[in-house]
Amino acid sequence: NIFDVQVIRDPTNVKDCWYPKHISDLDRCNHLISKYEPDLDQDHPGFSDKQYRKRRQMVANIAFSYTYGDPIPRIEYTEDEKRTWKAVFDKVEDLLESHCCKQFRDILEILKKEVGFCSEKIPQLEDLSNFLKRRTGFSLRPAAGLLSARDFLASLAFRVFQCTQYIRHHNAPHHSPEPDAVHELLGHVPMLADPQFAQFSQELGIASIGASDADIEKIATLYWFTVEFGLCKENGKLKAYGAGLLSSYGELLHALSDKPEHKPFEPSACAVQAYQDQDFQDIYFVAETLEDCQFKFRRWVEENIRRPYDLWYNPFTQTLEVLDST
Ligand code: HBI
Ligand code: FE
Repeated sequence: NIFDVQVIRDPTNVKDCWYPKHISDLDRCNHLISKYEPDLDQDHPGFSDKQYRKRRQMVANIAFSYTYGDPIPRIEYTEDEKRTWKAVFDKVEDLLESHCCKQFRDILEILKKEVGFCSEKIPQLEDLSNFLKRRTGFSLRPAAGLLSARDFLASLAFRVFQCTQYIRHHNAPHHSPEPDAVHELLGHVPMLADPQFAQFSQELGIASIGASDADIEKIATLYWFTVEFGLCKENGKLKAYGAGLLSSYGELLHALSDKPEHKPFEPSACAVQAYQDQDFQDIYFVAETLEDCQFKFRRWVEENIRRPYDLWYNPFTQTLEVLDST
């Protein structure tokens, strides 16, 4: 609420810490975390596949040379890559009615009608970005791999989702140690087309701007247990809304089974919950509804994230503005 303004206690502080002010500043928010890459990680399914590594380099170069405003270059995907997409897509579709939340089901229908979303072809980032712009004002930009939490979260403040464009290795279609286009396009894009979820995602991003490293870690953990692995209730039944689940048949089954622990979503507990990113989760947080998750998060930010200034995203200029109370 722009009329609910906080006083800027020390406006000079603001200049000390660089953060993106305009959406084009995201050109500088692309710091990669070297973790689970095929070139560096011996356990990566593509480690000993020279051709795959060369392909990955080629796709990564698109992201490295991308700057704000460019159309996202299209990729001609290989037969192997198309088979991988289809394998994951078909499996998830089998669990759509029983395991996936209503928002996801509804938007998948729209994506099928409007952009030809289907198991037979891998959608192009540029087409999905244009779809999202019309639905919620979100847009995509290509990312070369796993980005730092700070850079990744900052982009959400601008309703920008940094999106990998490569496909996981065909030897392990149902597991990827790093984000890939199957996960982003099947898991994240449909949820970002939901207005309320888009708003929640942007609020996660705005909360992260200028935050301390300790606070970034908490916000990244909240992101992990909601946007990536969140569960919610629907007519008394558990459903998945997290992208890590919506793009993985195996974990979707696991998450809704009685094997893991299900805790009610409570931001202050969730923000400090330990987790690992190598295997299925042992704990999932269950939101009453996605609105309830958003309200609880908003209250947690107000009570926990201390900043000497307040920020507002101006969608007309695509700029983060420091709110001035005078
Ligand atoms: N980078 N490319 C990319 N995709 C993600 O989904 C992603 C990321 N970096 C960090 C991240 N996700 C989250 O796990 C949080 O740390 C924000
Ligand atoms: Fe993700």
